[in-house]
Amino acid sequence: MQKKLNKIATDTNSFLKKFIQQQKKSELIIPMQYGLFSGGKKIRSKILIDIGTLFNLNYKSLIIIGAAVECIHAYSLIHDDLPCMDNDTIRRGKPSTHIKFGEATAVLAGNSLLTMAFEILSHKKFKIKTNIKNDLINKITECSGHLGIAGGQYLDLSFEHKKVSKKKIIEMETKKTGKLFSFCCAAPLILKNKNEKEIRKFENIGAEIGLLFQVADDLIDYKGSSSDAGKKTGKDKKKGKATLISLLGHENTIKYAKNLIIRINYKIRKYGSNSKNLAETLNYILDRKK
Ligand code: GRG
Repeated sequence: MQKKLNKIATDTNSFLKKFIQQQKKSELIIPMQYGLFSGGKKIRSKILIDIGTLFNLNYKSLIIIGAAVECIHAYSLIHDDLPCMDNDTIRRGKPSTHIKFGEATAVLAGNSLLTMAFEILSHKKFKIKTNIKNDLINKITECSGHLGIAGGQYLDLSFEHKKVSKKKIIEMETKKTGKLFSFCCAAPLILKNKNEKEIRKFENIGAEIGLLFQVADDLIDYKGSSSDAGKKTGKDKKKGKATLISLLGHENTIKYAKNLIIRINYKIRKYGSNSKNLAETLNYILDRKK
């Protein structure tokens, strides 16, 4: 698994480095690169490739779409760490972008990474049919805005120190984290020109994978060590964050996550041995320490 992740990370980073090199230079490039190349796992790109494998899709196209996703992910982490958001000083074992470059620069570097995702997908060198390109951009935009990660982040912040129902916590985590995973699961079907119903089915699978990912992240915060995680742990309780652990307890949350894995595997069983890459990724997501 780690070998596969490393290959995807190398291929994604080399695409992104080349893409940036071909652009005109600016002062924001250094903080943008700091947020982009500071050692993320590239798990979202792995999911894209796992789902792409189910449909025999071209690896290079999936890497380009994954590169756009990683730009949005990097932006969301830079903004998430800001004092007005989760106020974190360490990310991936290094000072957060605003600690290294200052708050205003971090905001602008994050904004520029967000827009870079759309530059990558709309670029003329990404040679796919125009209607498919348009559908991909439309979907990733929807997943990033008020109905997706930004909206989920709003809920996360507004739920602090409040008693929140399980349904609301799931809604918040599905938006904040799940929507980008939904895009990763829907994108291969969009590339294959599948119908709306099929795309929606895979978006729902992505939402469940994202929820599993966030629950695992909450478990790391609850029990994991800061040195393994590369970020401070034990923060959720201090900040009064609404998580499934705060509602169901540690053991029941682990059961909940294991049931999610069973449910997702059941939904992809019809793809036979092609689905084993995704099954492996799901176990990795729950067992990971960072
Ligand atoms: C400021 C307009 C505006 C919007 C804010 C900040 C934000 C939008 C959304 C935050 C969403 C967020 C950070 C969700 C947490 C998701 C999560 C668990 C991230 C960690 O992902 P990993 O473990 O990170 O894949 P690596 O380091 O491996 O890349």
